[in-house]
This record gives sequence, structure tokens and C-alpha cells, in this order.
Amino acid sequence: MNALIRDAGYRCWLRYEQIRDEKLLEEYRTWCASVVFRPGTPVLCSAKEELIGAIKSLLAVEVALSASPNRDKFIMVGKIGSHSVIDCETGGIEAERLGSQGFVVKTVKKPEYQFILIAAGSDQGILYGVFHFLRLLQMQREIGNLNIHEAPVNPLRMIDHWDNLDGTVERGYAGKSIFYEQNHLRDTGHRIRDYARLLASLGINAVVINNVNVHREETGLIRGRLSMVVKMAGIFRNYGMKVFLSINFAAPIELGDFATADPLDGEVKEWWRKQVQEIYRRIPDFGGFLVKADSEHRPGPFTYHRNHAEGANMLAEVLKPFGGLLIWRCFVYNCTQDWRDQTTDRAKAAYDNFQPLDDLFQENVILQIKNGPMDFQVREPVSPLFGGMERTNQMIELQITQEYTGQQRHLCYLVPQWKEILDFDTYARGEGSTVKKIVSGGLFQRKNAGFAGVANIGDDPNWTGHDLAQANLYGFGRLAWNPDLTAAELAEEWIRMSFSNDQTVIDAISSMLHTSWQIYESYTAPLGIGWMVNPNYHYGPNVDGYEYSRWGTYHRADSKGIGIDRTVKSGTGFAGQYQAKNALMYESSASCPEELLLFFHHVPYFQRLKSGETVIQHIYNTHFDGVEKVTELKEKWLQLQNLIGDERFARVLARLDEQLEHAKEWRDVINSYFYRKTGIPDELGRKIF
Ligand code: GCV
Repeated sequence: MNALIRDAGYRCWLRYEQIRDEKLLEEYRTWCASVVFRPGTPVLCSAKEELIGAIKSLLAVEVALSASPNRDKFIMVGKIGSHSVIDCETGGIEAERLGSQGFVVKTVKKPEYQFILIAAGSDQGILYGVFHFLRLLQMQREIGNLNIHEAPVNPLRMIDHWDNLDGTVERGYAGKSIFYEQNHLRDTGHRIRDYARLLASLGINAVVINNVNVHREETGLIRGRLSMVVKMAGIFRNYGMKVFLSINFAAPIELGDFATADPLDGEVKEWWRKQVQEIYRRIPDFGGFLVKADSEHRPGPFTYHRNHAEGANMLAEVLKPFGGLLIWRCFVYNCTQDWRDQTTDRAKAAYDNFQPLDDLFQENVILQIKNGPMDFQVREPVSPLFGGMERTNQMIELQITQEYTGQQRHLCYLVPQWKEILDFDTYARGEGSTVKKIVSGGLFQRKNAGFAGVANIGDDPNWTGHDLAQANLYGFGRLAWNPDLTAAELAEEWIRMSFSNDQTVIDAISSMLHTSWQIYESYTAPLGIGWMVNPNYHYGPNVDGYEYSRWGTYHRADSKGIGIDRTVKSGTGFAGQYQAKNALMYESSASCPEELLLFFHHVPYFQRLKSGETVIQHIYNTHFDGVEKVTELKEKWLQLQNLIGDERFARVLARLDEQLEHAKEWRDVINSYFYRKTGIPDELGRKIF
């Protein structure tokens, strides 16, 4: 059956559709019909299978695989140091430039033969090089004069799964877990393997396979159910990825061995040492642990009056002999705190808890810091911890799954948001101290650093529910490899590989993706206000709904004004957690970026914005505009009716219809709430329900 007609979206960006352009097809065939490759390890076998399978599918050609050149044009794949031809061609490249995971893709032209060389110093590098080459073919790029050297900017490029052993996925919007079902591994065969292929194609090198909220069943993954982890590690290993586990800090109690989990208790540490020893005996390349402690009712060192460095270091020390990492989350706040008093502020909690501990963490501890000080809202400032801890390893945590950004029912391309965050200048070491330079380890010369993204996939046939949400997984992985790639470049790559190389399709989907985040923001929570969602499941408009709003709203709207005063002068003092230049910028409502105005300031509804409109009118306008813009998104999509397959066309259209209805609901609920609260009518006389 024609794949364009029956298309579940399963192949994502590894579709390898046959190229139709005859000239290009011929040109590619002359290079690709012969491959010189001697794969001797599982990772290299994965690379070989991918390469051969993709060439066959893209070019409809049989591939001759050999150990040494026997044609005048071919592809040669191999490790630097394994073949004199490869060494000769890569001789001038300093090993440092490639690092342990980089690669070379190069067209070599000799009088007697010509070939495309894919070479690296490691198996992983070769796998990434192969995927890069296949990306070029899928994007129909010229391959006759290649000279590409790439190495990942970030050492750790990790996907965090919030999957539970019962098969549910916390904040999952694309079906059930692909890993687990009723406390067993679901399918160790094709689906997890295909997922590993998708991740490896982006350069992901680490996967946390269970939820950071570790329930009793998942606690058993370190003991009792370890064989499940062994199996998963085997699948991911073949694609160059290490497996990590989220652990329960109180596991010694939870598993019934002790009455305490005090990190300074020698027996507790010994207990952890034994578990870790056994894990490494069975999984010698195990990555390490991820810990959510003292947060949202999770146990942690505070119970024993210990700080987070004491908690993390105990675990880091037992992992260290095996080369394991201990990733400790900074999402620590007291969700039961009554914050009616004007100085208590959840936004301050992470910095208050961790900044004083700078320099106290072991070398194999990495602090995993959410991009913002709150919790993955549609708009937040950057967490002041970036740039606030120069002597501690840090990695950024981004949420690919769209908890607060439309739950994969609304289109929201998150790459532009992430780019803003990564390019934010913290000024920690003067101008140019961007977040991306901190989380790469570059700015403060840290070896352990990187990116983590909370997965947005499930067992829906298309992995992400909304077909266009695949672009977020793609964009995350590519940015983790190279944060300098632009949102536009990434969108284009993704569209070309996932949909078509037709310019009309590229232009239409690019424009939909690029506008989508701001559209979503406009009809949900403009000016940085956030949180106006239904309790617990965090979907749909409810101005006072958020569960921890029970002691006073998160937006502090009254009849006169709205927003949270986070200034040092008169508010919670959060603005003062930034380096001076940013602290000053946020302190004054005149210099505070308008999109964050209500995050930092409580302002009267009649305050004028730069556009000349009042805050209240801006709220009304954006909500009306947002709905209009969703209508335009839908119109753009309708233009593609005959240019992409019917199934994907229909699925996305259904989501856009749903989005339009929900955008109207947002508009009406928010606007009428503020009208009731303020009594101020819409200047343009529109009906506010
Ligand atoms: C895994 C938010 C989410 C929780 C999530 C938590 C976290 O609060 O709503 O579901 O828990 O963040 O990141 O730990």
C-alpha cells in the first residue's frame, strides 16, 4: 500500500522515502551502491543495518557490502586507526576536534577512485556519522564535495522518561509507556529498538528509563526487577546509549531493610554500595542515578537535617568507582507552604536551597536544573541558578512533553523557547556567559554537564500523539548536540525528512511551527503570568485553578492590578538572585521585558505597555488574536491537503480543530474572568462572555 496514503507517522524523521528525482537518484546510486564497512561490534552493526537499509529504501538499489574497495565509487565507513586509507584521509584532523563522539564525513577524490568517508574515533562517532550522512540524503543535499567534521557540544545528551511500571506515563500525552505494562517489560523487541534508533539519530547518549517520582514498584528496579533494566540497557547500548535509573532516596526503607535513609549513616551508605555493586556487575556500562529529593512529597536528606550536598555526595561516592554519575534535581520547593505572606516565593526556592552549596558537590554529581525557576510554564525567566554556581556541574532540564504547553493537543513548537533560554546571557563571567555555554561545561570548565529533556513519547502509533509534536523531540536532540543550530534550520531539517522536500510544504509547516509558541502564549497566559490551568492535570483554562494556589493565587490578581511583585525593593526579592545586570533589568517595570512583566511586577490594569495599550486591553486583545491565529494555522494546513499523505493530513487537521475550540474556551474563560474582576469593558466593544 502506498505509504503516503497509509501512514501512521511511526517512522518519524527516519522515513527513507524513495527519492523521485531521477537525476539525483542516479547520482546518489553511483556513490551509495557499494559500501566498504567491516562492523565488528554491536554499535557498528546497528550503524551498518541503518545505512544499508536506508540506502535500499531511499535509492531502490541493492547494496554491495565489502571489506575493501572494489569499485571506483563507494562509501567507506570505519574507525580511525583501523584502515590505512582512513588514516591517510583523517590524518590531519586533530583527535581533540572530534572528541570521543565526533565524526568526519568527507568526499575523497583520487585518480583511481572516489569515495565518501564516514569515520570516527569511536563506534558511537561512526553511528552518528552514518545518521548524519543519511540526513543529507534525506534532505537531498549535494554529496560530491563533503568535508564535515562534527562533535557534540554537550557531553551528556539525555532523555528522561516519566514512565511508571504500571504502564502509565506521568505527564504523558501520547498513550501508554512503550517500556512497561503491569509491572513487566512490554516489548523488548522492535518498538524500543526503533525508539533507540530515533534517539541515536539525534545523538542522544543517555536515557533515564523511569519516572523521577519513584513509586514502590519502580524502587524495585534496583533490586528484584533489575533484570528488566539489564534488558533495556542491552537495547540502548546497541545504539550508543547508557541507561540511568531514577531512584527513591528512601529506598533502604522502602525495600524494607532499614528504618532510616540518613545519608550520613554508614550502614545506609554500605547498603547503597551493595546495590550499586550488583547493578554494575550486571550492567557494566550503567550510567548512574537521577534523584528527585525533598520535592513534592518525595523523601530526601531534609528528613535527617542534612543538606542536598550531603545527600547527593553519599550516592555519588558509591557510584564513583564504577564511573557512574549522580544527577540531582534542583526542583526543590515546599509545595505545602502558605505563600500569602509576600516574601515567600516558590521561584526563589531552588536558588535558596542550592546556591549556598556551590563547591560542596562531588565531581560526579551534576545538578539538573529546570530551565525556569518555576515549572515549565509557557514563559518564565531563566533559572538564576545558571550562572549562580560556578563550582558545580550543571545540566539543563527542558520539558519536551507539553504539560503546560498544550499537551500535544495544541501545536506548540518549543525550539524557539529553548533557543531563547540557551542564548540568555547570565553575565556570570561578563558578557557572553550564555546558558548554553554553562550547560556545555565550557564556561566554567566542567567535564560533566549537558542537556536533559523530559520525553514526549508514548505507544501511540505516531509516538507523540500530535504528529507535529515530533518536531520537539527532534529539535531537542539536535540542540543537545549543537545548541547553535537555529530553530529555522531544525524545523527545515525535520520537515524535509518527515514530510517532504517540496518547498510549499516546507514553507507552510515552518511558518506554522515558528508562530505556534507565541500563539499558544497569547490565548493562554500572556505577559509571563502562567499557571491559569485546571488543577492536577494542568490542561484548560482555570484562572485560580492550579492546585498549589489554594493559599492565594499564583497571579495575585485583584480588582486593581495583576502580577507578582518579585522585586528586591518591595516584593519577594527574587529579581535579586540574578547577576547585577539582569537583576537591575528585572527590578524595574520599565526595563523588564514585557513578556515577563507580570512575572516580576504587580501592575495596575491601566498601566500602559510599549504598544500604548493598557495591560487589561492587552489581555483581552491577545486572547482574541490568539483564536484568529489558530484559525490561520488551520488555513495553512488546509493548503497542504494534496501535498502530504491523507492520514497525517487528517490527524493534524483534527488536532487543529480541537485546538481552535480550546483556544476559544481559553479566550472566553480568561477574558470574562478579568472583566468580572475589574469591570473594565473591552475598548473595541467585543462580546466578553
Ligand atoms: C514528575 C511538575 C509536574 C509533575 C512532575 C514535577 C517534576 O510539578 O506536574 O508531574 O513530577 O513537575 O518535575 O518533578
